[in-house]
Formats: sequence, structure tokens, C-alpha cells
Amino acid sequence: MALAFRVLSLFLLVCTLRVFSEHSEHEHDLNGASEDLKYREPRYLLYDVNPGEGFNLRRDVYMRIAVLVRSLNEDGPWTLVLPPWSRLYHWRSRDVGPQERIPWSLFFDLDSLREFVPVMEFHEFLEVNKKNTIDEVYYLQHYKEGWDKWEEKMDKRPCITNPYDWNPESQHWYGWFFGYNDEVEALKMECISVMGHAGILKPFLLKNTSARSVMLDRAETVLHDRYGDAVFWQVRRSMRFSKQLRDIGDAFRAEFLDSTDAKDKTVVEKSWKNMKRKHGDALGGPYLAVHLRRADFVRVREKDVPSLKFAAKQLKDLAEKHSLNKIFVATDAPMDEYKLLKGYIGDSYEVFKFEPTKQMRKDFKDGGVAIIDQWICAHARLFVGTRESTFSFRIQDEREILGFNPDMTFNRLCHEKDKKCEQPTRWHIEY
Ligand SMILES: Nc1nc2c(ncn2[C@@H]2O[C@H](COP(=O)(O)OP(=O)(O)O)[C@@H](O)[C@H]2O)c(=O)[nH]1
Ligand SMILES: *[C@@H]1O[C@H](CO)[C@@H](O)[C@H](O)[C@H]1NC(C)=O
Ligand SMILES: [Mg+2]
Repeated sequence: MALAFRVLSLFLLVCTLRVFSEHSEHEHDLNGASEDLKYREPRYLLYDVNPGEGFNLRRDVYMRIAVLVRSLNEDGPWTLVLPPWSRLYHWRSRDVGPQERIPWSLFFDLDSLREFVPVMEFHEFLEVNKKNTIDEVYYLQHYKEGWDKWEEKMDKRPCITNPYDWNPESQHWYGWFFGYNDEVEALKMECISVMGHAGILKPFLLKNTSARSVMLDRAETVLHDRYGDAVFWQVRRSMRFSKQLRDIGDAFRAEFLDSTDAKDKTVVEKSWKNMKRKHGDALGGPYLAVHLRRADFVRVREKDVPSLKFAAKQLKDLAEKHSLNKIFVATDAPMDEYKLLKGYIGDSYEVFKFEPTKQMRKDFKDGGVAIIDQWICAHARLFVGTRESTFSFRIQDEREILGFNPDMTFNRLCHEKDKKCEQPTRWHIEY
């Protein structure tokens, strides 16, 4: 495994260097351009997200920034530097080794991301950057005074809170830097109050700074340029999970759920660009999948999370209605809660949960196991999620990409007291 990773990262580095040298050729074309213009290309955009945010909101922030970087590339070559995954709040397993500095290639297919925008891993950036400093960090924040009318604007302002510290010795800024806090520093750090879409940052990045590497911290502060349009879906389609994780999910489907792509009409094209499914093209495997979000949600979203008994009742009713006798459960609930649920469902249905081997957990960590759960849910005939869970939302998008009938996707569990039981908003795919 370790060797496979080394080979993989070497390969990715070669790809990056290729992109890099293509850019150098481009620089030779810049006849008469000033020395520093030549020096600054390609430029690098780094970003980070509020430390408390979970994996699936972070995926959404990637999309906003990827659209920005693609638009920056209309002006000159920019590369998006992927923020390593370090110590996410929900990743609690202690027996799988440290869950930090995890590169994106463990979870995602980088070649697929690159079909939307140039990206590189942070460790590759450090290699081509040749120094352990980021030129400029802009910490995005809201306006201290709040707002009464919404308007797009951004201004340099004093920091409301500032997690960076000045290091008088090096004359640089200390920061978390995705868990590289003992190695990496920033030359300059400022706060910017912003209200608007990610696109508002483009003129600032092109005109107000010529730094080679710029990091936007708290990038979730800016909104999607256009939520749900064709470009939104392009970047979403490019965010494919890594092959190794998909393979594990597919093997589980085949072994336990009688589910294969050919039979279920969920065959994936080599490039996401060639995949343009219509609603109803996909059939899905003969099982009902539920994403039962528990853990912190039981407390913070009490009104939306049903009791295990009532969840079981809803699942049985749905399985019966759709004549499905297998139920796949993806959940962050502890084992005892899962067993209770299974007991409430009873013997008339076969209930499954993905149980990773010890080696899989070590190799792919909590983040990888969660992706396998999402992948299996994405292939079910019928999916039921949890209200307001970005984990459930990402499964819904995945099913839109695969071409499911929306009736089989946009469903959720409800609390016993929620008689209205409003179903999720249907964000349909656009091409
Ligand atoms: N394996 C697994 N992990 C889950 C499941 N549901 C939640 N988690 C974990 O809990 C995290 C929830 O955070 P997040 O991704 O922000 O989704 P949200 O909080 O539901 O919007 C996930 O990223 C997973 O690490 C599940 O069904 N299976
Ligand atoms: C960017 O530069 C323009 C022109 O100099 C200036 O008006 C604007 O305030 C600057 N933006 C920020 C956020 O500092
Ligand atoms: Mg969350």
C-alpha cells in the first residue's frame, strides 16, 4: 500500500511538473513582458475552510473555489492547491493512525478534477514553490456592523478574530496551514470583509495583488456564483471519488446487494464529460439505502432526527411500497444504536451495513469509509436521507449524475412529531 502511494504521488508530481513546464513555455511567448510578470506565472490559489466544518460542506466550498480558479485561468495560468485533510471534527477513530495531512488523491480522482481546473496537492506545491512560505493570506470575514441591504462588496478591514500569529523571529505569520503549522508560514496576512459570490474575488486577485501564491482562508464566506447551473454541475461531475474507494463499494454491492452497474444501468463513462444521463436512465440495485445521520445531529437537529423505532417504521413502509427486501444502512451511529434499529426492522427484511476490514480502515481512514457508504447509497434503487445533512445532499447529487428518477432520490426520514414531513428540495442536474 505504502509503495502504491509513493508511485501514485510520484506520478501526480510528474503531471504537475508537466503542467508547470507547459506554463514555462507560455512564459517564453511573453515577449517584452516585464521580468516580474514572467516570474509570477503560474500563480497558485490556496484556500481553507472554517475548522469546524465537516467533509461534505468542504466539498461544496471546493466547487466555489474551483469555479473561481477556472475563471482566473481566462487571464493567465493559475493552479488550485488542494487543502490537505487534517483532524476533521467527525473523524474520531483512534486506531487508524493520525488522520491529518491526508492528500486529496486518497479520496478523489485527481485526473478527473483536472478535467475541470488545474489542481495540485499541497505537498507538490511545497516542492515547486521551493520555499515553505505562502506569499499572502487573506482571511475572509463578514462585516462587523452586519448589513441591512445585500450588496456585493469587499474591503480590507481590521480582523474581527484572527487565528494567525506574528512570529517576530522569522518576521512571518504562523498559522494552522492544514496541519503543516510547524513547517509553513505566510509572508503577509490581512483580513477582508466580504459579502458576495466567489467571483467577486477575481478582480481583487488579478489587480490588487501580484503575489505568486495567495491563500483565501475561511473560503466558505463567499457563495456559489450560480448555484445549480451547468457550470456548478460540471465541477460537481468532475469530483469523482478515487477508483480504489469506488471499487470497494462496487465489490460490496456485488457480494451482498445483488447490484452491478450493467444490471442496474449505472455504468460510469471514462470521463465525466461524456456522461450525460437523463432522469430515469439509472435503475439502481434491488435495495433501499438510508443515510441515518445520528451522532451530533441527535442533539443539534433534534426536531429532524426520528427515534430509531420510528426510523425503522418508515424504512419498512418504504421497502414494502417499493417491493424491496434488502435495506442498506449508512450511519454514523454507534454500533448499539445500529443493532437497535436492526431489531426494530425485524426479520422480514435483510439489513446490511458496510463493515471495513482493519486494513481498509488504516488505509482509507474514517473519511474513506464514509465515501464507500455514500457510494453504496448512490447506487440503491431508492434512497432516503436525513434532513439538512450535507452527507445526504452529496448522495443526492451523485444520483442525479447517475441518472436516477428524482422520486427515488429526494426522500428523507422525518421526526414522529413532524406531521408535514416536507421532502428535500429537488436540485436537478443541468448540462
Ligand atoms: N461512515 C459514515 N460516516 C458518516 C455517516 N454519516 C456521517 N458520517 C461522518 O460524519 C461526518 C458528517 O459531517 P458532514 O460531512 O459535514 O455532513 P453533515 O454534518 O451531515 O452535513 C461525515 O463527513 C462522516 O465523517 C455515514 O453514514 N457513514
Ligand atoms: C483594490 O484596488 C482598488 C483600486 O486601487 C481599490 O479601490 C480597492 O479598494 C481595492 N480592494 C481591496 C479589497 O482592497
Ligand atoms: Mg457538517
